Amino acid sequence: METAEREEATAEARMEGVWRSDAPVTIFLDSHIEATRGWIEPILARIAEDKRHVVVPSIDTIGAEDMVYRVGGGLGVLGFSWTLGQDPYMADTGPDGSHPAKSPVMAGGLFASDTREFLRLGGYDPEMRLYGGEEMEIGFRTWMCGGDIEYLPCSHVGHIFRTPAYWKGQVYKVPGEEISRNKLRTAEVWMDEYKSLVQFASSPLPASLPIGDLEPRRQLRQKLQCKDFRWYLQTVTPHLFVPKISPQTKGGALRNQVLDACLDTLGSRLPGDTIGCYPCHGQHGTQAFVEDESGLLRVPQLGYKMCLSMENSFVSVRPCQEKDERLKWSLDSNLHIRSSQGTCLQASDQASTRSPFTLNVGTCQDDKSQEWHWS
Ligand SMILES: [Mn+2]
Repeated sequence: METAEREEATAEARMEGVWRSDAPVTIFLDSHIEATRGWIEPILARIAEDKRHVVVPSIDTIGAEDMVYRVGGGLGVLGFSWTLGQDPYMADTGPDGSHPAKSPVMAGGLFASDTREFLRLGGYDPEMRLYGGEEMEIGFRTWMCGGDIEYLPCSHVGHIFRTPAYWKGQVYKVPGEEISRNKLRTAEVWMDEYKSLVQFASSPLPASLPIGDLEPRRQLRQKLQCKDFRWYLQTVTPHLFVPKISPQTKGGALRNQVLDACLDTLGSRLPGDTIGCYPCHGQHGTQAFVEDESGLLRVPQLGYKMCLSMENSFVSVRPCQEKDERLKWSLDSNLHIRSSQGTCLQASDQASTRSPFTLNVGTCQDDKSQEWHWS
């Protein structure tokens, strides 16, 4: 069983294995997997054809409770969200479904690579701890520095996935901050100006947990003369939604200073669901918003695809559409958040079931309850 303690040095332990190996190909597998007949041949064949391929098998599911092997339902072609979570991505396995498919990123623990090529491209980031984020780091780096990631539908490896109880911390503690740190390292080194999309969508690291030395990874990127992240987005993930951002893009929490109340989705994520304000917590998440060039206020936590919407007497979230007048806001120099109907958002200390504060819509006036600061 995986425990946080035993996975403490995952990146380093895996690199130990690579350094001690004199095999031409290195295959990483978790301990809780089961390979199937014929799994390895297509992997080795593909790398023999071109050593720049980093190859992932089709990862099937082994039941955590019943140990039953189930084909499918696991991981194949893998993309990413703007919180650097794993997201499915369109797979092109050819007309009969058997051909290798390009994959934007890969599961961080089950893949194969030419050993020398893997070391040349920098292996695992040795500063990463535990798990999470390495699948993006290796994915971005492999593509940007001259290789690619391929998913092989005809190679099958079963994997015991954690049940929700594990992810909710009911079995052992999930080290959320360490995972976040790994992801923020990835963003800092590889994502160029797009890193802010990840930063708005993620909780900032606590002061007690520094991001660590980024310089060796930046030097690696320089040495390998890797392409930039814009190239990656255009070439590898043309179907991924990319919010438009510029150095002028404003984002973060919108804070009412009198009440120390911040605009907050309160967990709402469905079109028309009410949002409100809540004591500012400084953790982004439900309190992060980004003002785009069209005057939309996007919600990073909802993939930047949902926007703040004016519903006459209350405020909700709705799918972002530039033509939808309900979604247009202006944040003027008087710090008002003004809707296209000319009304303004204001905070009051009236408690509701979901918050000690209430978000109201009122006639715009020179009043501190209607002043919101980016923070
Ligand atoms: Mn695993």
